Amino acid sequence: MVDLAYRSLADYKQAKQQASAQPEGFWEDIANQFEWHQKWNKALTFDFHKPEVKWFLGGKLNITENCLDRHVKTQPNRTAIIFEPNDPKETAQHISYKELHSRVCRVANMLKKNGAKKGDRICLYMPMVPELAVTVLACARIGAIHSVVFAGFSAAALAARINDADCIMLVTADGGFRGAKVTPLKDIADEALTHCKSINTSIVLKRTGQEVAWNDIDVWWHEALAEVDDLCPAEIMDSEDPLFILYTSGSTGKPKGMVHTCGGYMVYTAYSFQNVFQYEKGDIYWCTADIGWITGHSYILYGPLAVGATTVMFEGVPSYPGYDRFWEVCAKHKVNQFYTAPTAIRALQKHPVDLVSKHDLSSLKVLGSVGEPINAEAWHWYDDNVGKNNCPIVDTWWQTETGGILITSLAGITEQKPTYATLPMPGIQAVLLDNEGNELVCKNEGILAIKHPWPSIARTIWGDHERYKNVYFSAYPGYYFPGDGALRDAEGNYRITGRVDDVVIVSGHNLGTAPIENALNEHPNVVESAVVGFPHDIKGNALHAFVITKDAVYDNEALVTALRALVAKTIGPIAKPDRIQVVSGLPKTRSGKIMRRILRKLASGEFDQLGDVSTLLNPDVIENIKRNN
Ligand code: 7RM
Repeated sequence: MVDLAYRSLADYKQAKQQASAQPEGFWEDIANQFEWHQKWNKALTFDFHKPEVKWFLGGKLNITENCLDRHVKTQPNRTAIIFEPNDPKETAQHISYKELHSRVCRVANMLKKNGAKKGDRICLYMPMVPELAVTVLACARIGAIHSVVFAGFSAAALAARINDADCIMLVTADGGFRGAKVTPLKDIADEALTHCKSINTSIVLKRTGQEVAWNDIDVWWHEALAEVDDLCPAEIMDSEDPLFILYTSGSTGKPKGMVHTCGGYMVYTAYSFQNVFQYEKGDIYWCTADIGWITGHSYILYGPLAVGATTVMFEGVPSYPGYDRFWEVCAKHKVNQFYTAPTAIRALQKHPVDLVSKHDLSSLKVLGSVGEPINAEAWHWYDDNVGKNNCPIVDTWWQTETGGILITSLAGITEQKPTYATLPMPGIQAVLLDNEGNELVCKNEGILAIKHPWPSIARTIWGDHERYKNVYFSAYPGYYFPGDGALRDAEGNYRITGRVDDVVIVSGHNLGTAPIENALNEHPNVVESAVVGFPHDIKGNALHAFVITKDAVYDNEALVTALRALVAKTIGPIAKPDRIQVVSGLPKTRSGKIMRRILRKLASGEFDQLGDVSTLLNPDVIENIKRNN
């Protein structure tokens, strides 16, 4: 195992110091811990105005040699991946580094034999099974650019992503298990492919055994695999060659294909993984995300494997077969670091707490949160019941675009503060800006921006560098603009307050919807809430709050009165929502982010102009909201 972590506050402070004094030397020291076929001749060139960022120029490497081959030399029998199937009755798999290496090489040969080569784009539309991990790494092995599309996406969303990147190959499965549901992946892929011209081969893994239609371009995974061996030298890549494309939603309908490159992404994901989670040799680490999201790319696969860790990959959902599945799996595999999303915590919080306490969670050392701001109530529930007030919680702020965690505490090393992501990682130069782009000092609130590149910043949007420039580098020239607002306390801790597009102007007052939601969530009967603006004759805009309650509401008026009073007390009377609607659920993307765009339409009564709902996880809640409006 490689150790890139600061293990004390003193080491951390020294690193911070070095990173600000000589940023390039700082990253070079970290990059030197990896295996390169050829070292870089320049650490960094960048111009945020152009924009252009390049790291470790001239360096040659293959990320899979760093994630696999070098660990095969030193710890061949250590488990790389623990696969926990959807159905707890199915046996878990423990895949050693040696075994994973062999499986990756074999699949790499299968991809090559079916026509894939360096630079080709390969779309992966697969369930959360080891073969997905193996295929991701196999693409990296041969220098093909993977584009993983989350297996919950529709045919239209899949087709749009395949076409945007001109993928030449698809790897999919007959179907996928998720909770009690079986997703007919092959049927969906077939429908998508009727709209795609670029795909020459579709490799189909058998997972569910369900019957599937068969086309000329289809190849069974097991048949294709039987024809190749497991000897596959790694393709030598340039640091700046693309490693993968991953789509993230934008404010317009068209998704943005964020491009990450080999060298910088490897260095940053490994470095951040080990520091944030304080991973130690032999630990079992579990991130509950799906590999279809950046969290899965960076912190199920690449980061953990790059340092030789044991990473759990879970096929299922938190509610199946019971609402204690997470805790059961933690106990079963003696998980040491557990990383999940606030939306999952809030959903589990609704259920009796003995579902947590009945499992032995004594192996847990570190808890993590990612994806959205974690409200105080969820934070404390997580801390009390899961961590038993004995596990540091890392609230990690980052994005698909940043490739890795930028703002967070380091478990047990730096101080945590509930609802605050806390401090930028060493090497990350975060600032707060006012609306005119002036840097704010000390304790303040403003727009979060990053002043200097870090190795895993996305280099472009696939096929649309102009959009990359417009979205991230134009609003505040000279900075990377992530689109989030934040406040900073006197110690420099950041609290991410939400997307800056989630601001409503009510009677001339700029109101962030996130703090209002936090206030509502403080009410004992509120599980989750979302606040949006709607047009109002007098105020310009007024606020509509959608709330999910824990228990059925018998006296709606009393609840509404209590909630308005709570907001008035916490933020001020100006922030009191005009309307408070109890709903069964909120429209969410498949990664758990609330789709405010849809809520805004619903609150404005524009029921038939909801726009693109193809990325919506739970369309049924829309009907419920319309009915009770
Ligand atoms: C990793 C991921 C990115 C957006 C980001 C924020 C929000 C993520 C946190 C958070 C508050 C956090 N990538 N976000 N983490 N907000 N605290 N710890 O989620 O591309 O899917 O989303 O998510 O708004 O800009 S993402």
